[in-house]
Amino acid sequence: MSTVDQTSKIPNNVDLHHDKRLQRALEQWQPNYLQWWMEMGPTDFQAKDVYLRTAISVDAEGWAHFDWVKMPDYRWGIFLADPVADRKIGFGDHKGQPAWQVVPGEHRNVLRRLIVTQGDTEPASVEQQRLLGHTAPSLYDLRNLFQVNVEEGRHLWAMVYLLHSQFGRDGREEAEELLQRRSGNPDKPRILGAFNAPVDNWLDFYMFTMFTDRDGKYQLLALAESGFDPLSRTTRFMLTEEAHHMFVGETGVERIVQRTAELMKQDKNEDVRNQGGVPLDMIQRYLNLWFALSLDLFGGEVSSNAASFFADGLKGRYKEDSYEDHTALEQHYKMTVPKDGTLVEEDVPLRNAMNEVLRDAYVDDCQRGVDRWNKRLAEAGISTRLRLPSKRFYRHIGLYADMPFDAEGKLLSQEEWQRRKGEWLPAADDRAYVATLQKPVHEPGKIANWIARPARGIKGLPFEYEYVRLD
Ligand code: BYC
Repeated sequence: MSTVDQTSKIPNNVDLHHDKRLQRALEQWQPNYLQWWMEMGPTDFQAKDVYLRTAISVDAEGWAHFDWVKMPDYRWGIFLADPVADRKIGFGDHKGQPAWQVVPGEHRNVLRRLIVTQGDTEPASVEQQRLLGHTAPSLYDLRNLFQVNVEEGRHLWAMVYLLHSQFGRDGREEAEELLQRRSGNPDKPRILGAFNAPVDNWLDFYMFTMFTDRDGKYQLLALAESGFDPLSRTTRFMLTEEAHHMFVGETGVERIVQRTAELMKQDKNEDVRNQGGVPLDMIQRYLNLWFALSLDLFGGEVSSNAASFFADGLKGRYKEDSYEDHTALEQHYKMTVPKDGTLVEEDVPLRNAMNEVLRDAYVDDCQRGVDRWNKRLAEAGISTRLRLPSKRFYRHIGLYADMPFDAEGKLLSQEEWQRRKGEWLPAADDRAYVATLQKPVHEPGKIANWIARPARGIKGLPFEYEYVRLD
C-alpha cells in the first residue's frame, strides 16, 4: 500500500518530493488553481465550515476521511490507485505487452487530447453549479453540492498531474488552459456540449449528477482499462469518489419523485403545482433533456477515433475483462441508422462501434435508476411511470444529430418537431415554474416543500445535523 504524504503543499501518493522539477511546476500551478476556485467555485460560501470527506490515503479506511473544512482549505491532492504488478495491456493490437509507464511517443497527441477532454469537464461542472448554494433545499443537500464540487476540483488535479508529469511543456500549457476556458462562454467554451449548459436550479443539478456524472463513470471505467498505466491508476481512484456524485443525483430525483407522489395523493385532481411540488411530466422533460445531452458525451455511434483508441490500447470497454475476445477485429455491432427518411439496421465493425458499446452499458445503468424512481411511484399507488427517451431523441452528435426524433424515436417533420418539442423538453414556463421553487432552506432539520427528506444523513449522522455552519 502506497503511503500518502500529507505534510507537503500538495498531498500525494506519487513521491512528488523525489521529482523536484515536477513538484515545482505543480506548486506553480497551485495558486492559479486556487485563484480559479475563488473566482469560479461556489459563490459566497468559501469561509464557511463544511462537513466534507477528504482522501487521506487510497485504501478503504483512508479515502473517505470526514472533517470540518473551509472549501479553499480542502487538501486537493494527487492520488493514484496502487499499481498492479506486471500489468499488461488488456486489449487491442498491443494486447499482452507490458503497460506503458511513460507516455508512448506515437500516442502522445491522442492521449493528451483524451486527458484534456476528461480534465476539462471537471472545472466545467464546478462553474456550472457555482450559484446553487444560494437555493439549496436543505443543509444536507448544500453539503452534498460542496462535496461534489471539491471532488471535481480534485479530479482536475488528477488530470493536471498527468499533463505535467508526462507531457512536458505542452502539458503545462494545456493545464493553464484548463483554468482559462469557461462553461457557457461563447468565446472560450468548455470542450463538450453538456458542460456548457446552465445548471442553475436543483432539478437540473440532480439530473446532471444522475446522468452526466454517470457518463463520467463510464468514461473513467473505459480509461481505467488503458494501457497507459498512470491514466489507468488515476482514473481507478477517481471512480471511488464518483460513486457519491451519482448517489446525489439518483437519490435527489428519487426524493423529488417521492414528494411529488405524496402531494399528488393530497389533491383530489392529483395537482401538485398548486401545492408547490414538481409535476411528473415536468420531471420527465428534465430527464429527457439531461439524458440526451449526456448521450452526446459518448461521441459518434460510428467513430474512427474510437476504433483507434481501442486498437492502440488507450481506451477499452466497460469491464473489458468480461469479454472473451479482446481484439474486436471479427465482430460487428448492430445499429439503427437513418437512411433516406427511414431507419435501417446495419452491422458496424465492432472497433468503430466502441462509443456505442459504452453508451449502451450506460443506458442500462440509467434504466436501473429510473426503475428505482418508478418503484417509489408504484409504492405510492401512482400509475404514471418515468421513462428514458429513445437514444435518437434530441441528439446533437453522431448519426441522429439535429434530426427531429420524438421521445419514442419516431422521425417527425421539422414543422411537427417545432410545434411539439415542448411536450418533451423543458420550455420557458417549466423553467419559470422551477425557478419559483428555488428558495434556500438553511435551518438544520428543515427541507424545502418540493423534495422529500433523505432516508439517512451523512456518515451515520442524522438528517438534522448542521452539515454546513453558516454563522
Ligand atoms: N461535444 O469520433 P467522435 C465527466 C467531437 S464526463 C463536443 O464522434 P470520439 C464528468 C470529438 O472530440 C466524462 N464535441 O468522438 C461528469 C471529435 O473532434 P475532433 C468526460 C464532441 O473522439 C460530470 C469529433 O467530435 N470524459 O467526467 O470517439 C461532472 C468526432 O468525434 C462531442 C471523456 O469525455 C461532444 N459531446 O469521442 C464532472 C473521456 N463528442 O477530434 C465530470 C475522454 C464528440 O474531430 N474523451 N465530439 O476534433 C473521449 O473519450 C472522447 O473524446 C469522446 C468523443 C468520447 C468525448
